[in-house]
Amino acid sequence: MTGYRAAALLSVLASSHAFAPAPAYRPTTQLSAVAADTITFAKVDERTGKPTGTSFLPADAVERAAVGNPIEKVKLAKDGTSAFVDVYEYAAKFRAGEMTWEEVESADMNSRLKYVGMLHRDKRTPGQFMMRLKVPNGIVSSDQMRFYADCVERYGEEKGVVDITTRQNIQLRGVKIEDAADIIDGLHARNQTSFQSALDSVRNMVGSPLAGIDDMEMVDTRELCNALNDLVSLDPVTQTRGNPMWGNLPRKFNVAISGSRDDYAHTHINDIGLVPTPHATTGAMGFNVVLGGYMSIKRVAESIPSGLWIHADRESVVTLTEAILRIFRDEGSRGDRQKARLIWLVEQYGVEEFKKAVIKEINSYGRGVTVQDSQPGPTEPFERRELLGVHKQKQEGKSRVGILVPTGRLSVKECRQIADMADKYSAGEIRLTVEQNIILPNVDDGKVAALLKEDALEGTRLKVNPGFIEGNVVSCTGAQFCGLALIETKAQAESVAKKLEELVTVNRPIRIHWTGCPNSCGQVQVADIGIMGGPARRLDEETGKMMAVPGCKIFVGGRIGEDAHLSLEPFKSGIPLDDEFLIPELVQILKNEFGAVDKKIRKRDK
Ligand code: SRM
Ligand code: SF4
Repeated sequence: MTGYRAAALLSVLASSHAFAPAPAYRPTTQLSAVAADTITFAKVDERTGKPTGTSFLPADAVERAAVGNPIEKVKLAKDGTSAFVDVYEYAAKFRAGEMTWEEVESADMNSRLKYVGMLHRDKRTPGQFMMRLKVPNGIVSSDQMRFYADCVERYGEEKGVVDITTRQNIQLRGVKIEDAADIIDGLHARNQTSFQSALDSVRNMVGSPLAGIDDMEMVDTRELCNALNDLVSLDPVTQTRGNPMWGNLPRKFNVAISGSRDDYAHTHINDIGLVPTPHATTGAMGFNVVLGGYMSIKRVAESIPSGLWIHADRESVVTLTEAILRIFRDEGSRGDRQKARLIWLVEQYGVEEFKKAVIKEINSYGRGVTVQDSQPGPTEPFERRELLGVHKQKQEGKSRVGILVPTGRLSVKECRQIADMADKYSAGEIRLTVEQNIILPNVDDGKVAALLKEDALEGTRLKVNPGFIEGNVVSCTGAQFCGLALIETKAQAESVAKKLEELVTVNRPIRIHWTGCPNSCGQVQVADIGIMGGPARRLDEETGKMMAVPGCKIFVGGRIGEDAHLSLEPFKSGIPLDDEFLIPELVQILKNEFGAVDKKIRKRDK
């Protein structure tokens, strides 16, 4: 057991993070003689004095990485876990006029800096980055929200925006390396980080946006998300941000913890999903563990039951996650990146064998954490509840107010307006949702009317009671900033929703998700209607020939909540994105599949 392993749980469980003396760093396993001859990698980063992420890997994982995919080679050659030092060094050199961003080596610029949450938007805004944060359980303070606005303001209205992501998280846009060091310091001063939020890292911990304020809550997910966030991104030895133990995973890794039967966290599409379920005999609250949900170009997989049940306490949740991460880190594929997510490893083992391996790993830690067989889920009917709008809380006299942020995109002005409203009505607290919206919690019932009359909510993009269509749009980043996108998404999603609202009436929320490419960051397979960028052709009226145009595939019938179901096959393909093609298709689907009716007879039909 390394100093890291020993310190990990203690550090996560400690209520205050006291600075611990640093023990000697050493890798978990020494390289074999053969491997040592052929593979070289740093075990300790000279500049930080910290062990590298790679140093925690067993010899055979390093060997597989050495002949693995190109990203594995980049990670071996120059460890990502100390990339923050490069940010400080580059920033100092840029400011001193000794270097420009064009001179930064490509592996740093386009891969390694992702470990600091910095993603170079090389195709769309060369020299500028998206900085992805970690916001465990999606809880943000007004001070943090104002800080985001201050960070991006200098990049102008178009490039300097803030996005709420589909992982209940924040991304800052436009960031330049010369400013990044100060932004990182500012985040850390506000107890937030961007470290280990991208590339092969454990991503933002998703929890219930109603944690602690919900009368139907089964588990308060806040402290569990924080504990897991500390497990993966707090160095247990130095108590600084960034944990090298998980600094060289084979692939990204997603964890979601649900707090109620609504499954607001989407456990069915995460590598680890914790589904609150009381123990059938003892009544103790715990989680059934589901594994392997993910979406990608190659495969879209719904989570599968692992057969495991754990208690809903910090020690059990941290230990289970640590055990699965350890197995994934050391045994996951370092070859084809399209077959490297957790589900592939679970399938390689077989579910029953994987379950045994997890239990063995947990027992080897000797923490007395008990694991049991999965428990039966509830049988009585349940209806998933709405997050937007005004709703009573479990606390007498308090309400939660869910506010639409169209496609999760926030201007500097909107960030500041939200921060001001939070200070005035919700003690400075703002909650983010995976639908890319916000909730102001703990608003005094007597102040709700005043909140609803705030300028920021009257005739603006931010709405408390939007229509059933415009209020349920989710969109990935799309071509405006993402180099993988086949189409523009956010602006189009917002405008199409408005047009549909004018054309039809629906009697329940219809969730329309947009995603710019098959990676499905916008999760089209969970949507009522999912729009995924793809090829299309239409007649060129000038030449009379068919021509290629931006288009989409349409998915129909994804479900979320207890009854979750992914819509795997496109309902329609090759639809051009122009309004004249897309809008009639969507209207038809809304009418045929979702009972929509015409709102008014349009002028041209009169
Ligand atoms: Fe994603 C890659 C944006 C949630 C599956 N995703 C990307 C990149 C980093 C590609 C790139 O380098 O440009 C996108 C950055 C664009 C940008 O400038 O913002 C990107 N993904 C996003 C975000 C911002 C979409 C959004 O607008 O909300 C979400 C950030 C979440 C976060 O805060 O961490 C985001 N991505 C997702 C989700 C949804 C989820 O996590 O519930 C998925 C599907 C679930 C999953 O991962 O299994 C998702 N993104 C992918 C994939 C395919 C993963 C795979 O295993 O193949 C890629 C490509 C990759 O990793 O190779 C990808
Ligand atoms: Fe980019 Fe594709 Fe993800 Fe959209 S789905 S953010 S286009 S990678």
